[in-house]
Amino acid sequence: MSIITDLEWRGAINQQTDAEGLQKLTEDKSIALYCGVDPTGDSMHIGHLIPFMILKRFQLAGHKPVVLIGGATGSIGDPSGRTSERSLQTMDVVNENARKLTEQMIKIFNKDGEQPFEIVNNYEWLSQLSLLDFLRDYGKHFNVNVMLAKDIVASRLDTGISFTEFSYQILQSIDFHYLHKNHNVQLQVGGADQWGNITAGLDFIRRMEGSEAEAYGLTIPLMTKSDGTKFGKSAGNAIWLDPEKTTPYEFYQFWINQQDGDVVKFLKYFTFLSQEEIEAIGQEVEENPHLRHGQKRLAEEITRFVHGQEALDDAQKITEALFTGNVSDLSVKQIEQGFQNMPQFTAPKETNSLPVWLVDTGIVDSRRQAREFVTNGAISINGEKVTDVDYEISQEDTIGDKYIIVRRGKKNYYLVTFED
Ligand code: 383
Repeated sequence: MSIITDLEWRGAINQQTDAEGLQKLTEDKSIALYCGVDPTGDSMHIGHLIPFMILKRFQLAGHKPVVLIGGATGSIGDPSGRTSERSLQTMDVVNENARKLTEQMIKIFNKDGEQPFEIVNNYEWLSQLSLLDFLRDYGKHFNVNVMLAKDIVASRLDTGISFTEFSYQILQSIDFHYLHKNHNVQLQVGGADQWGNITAGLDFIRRMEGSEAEAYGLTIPLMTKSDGTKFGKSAGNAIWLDPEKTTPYEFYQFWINQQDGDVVKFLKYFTFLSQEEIEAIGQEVEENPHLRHGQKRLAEEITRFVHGQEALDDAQKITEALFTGNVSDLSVKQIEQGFQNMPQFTAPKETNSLPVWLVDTGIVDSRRQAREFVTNGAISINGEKVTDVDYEISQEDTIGDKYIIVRRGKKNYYLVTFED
């Protein structure tokens, strides 16, 4: 099946500049295509993953992805999808972000070894333009009336837009033309918010190279969820690819917690499973939703893709341990990951009876209550129920000489760190 037909089946196409032409071009030969990301932040999040996974699909189908890191455009900031002017970041911050994004891209595109890809940074050519070159060689080919009519600019005319942000579309157009001429790029992919920038670039290519120039644009629909809430956030936070910002366990949990109604759509977007496999999983989700088979498969595939097998194994082990309560086998690293967002307490390194210790750490309010919890069998230490009120908690109870995991009732976990 052709790559475009596959993308259509995945629901991953919003607009195309010439659907028939692109279908034919990609069937006939292997092409180079690009998508850009601006280093306005220090990590990609899962919203960025969608277009870059599409580039990855092209790579796997024998085409060549060119990943553009916007070292120059990122220092300006795309006004697309924003209602107000951005504040400029220092070049040091932009460069450091660019370095981090480049590392993330290498992880995505260099997985399979053999298939070629390129990473370019538009600072390389855009920083070389003098003001006069810009106005004479480029500015002259852009009609301000057309630029003003683009949604992004039009929607900002009331509140105002600086000349800097207004010019952004010219920079992205110069990139498309540059990559077309120097890297044989024939297609630019982006989210629906990029339509204006992509079509501006195509107009510019035609103006410079003639109407016969073969270049195309394709955008991907904005991701939505069946319950109407915003995709890609968990408790208000973005889901980052950087494991320091979103741990692989949190990342895995994010996907596990998706609703039945979204699972098939997400499997199509975020996994490389075949149509047959996804349809079979969809059937299973309909027949046995309580098994959450679709969510598990989704979380597994995407966590492995982004963080690798080892991180997936850890995430699954933590999930299983917290669910069953058998936490004693967790490693110190797994404990730190799994308990990051749970209540944390510290205790001095001394021996104390369990009820006293529970109050001293702050887990329980009063000794009377603590004694009650213990005798009722509500308290577990490292996964073992302790019902003896005279039990002495000591250094010997720590995991890795450091942590004690307390559970009260079925679900309430607390992590206690033994302090020196
Ligand atoms: C810069 C120079 C180019 C081509 C593209 C760019 C970046 C582009 C942009 N993209 C977004 C970003 O960087 O701002 N002007 O955060 C996001 N993308 C992709 C996708 C998306 C877009 O990186 O819709 C979501 O991830 O296009 O918002 O020559």
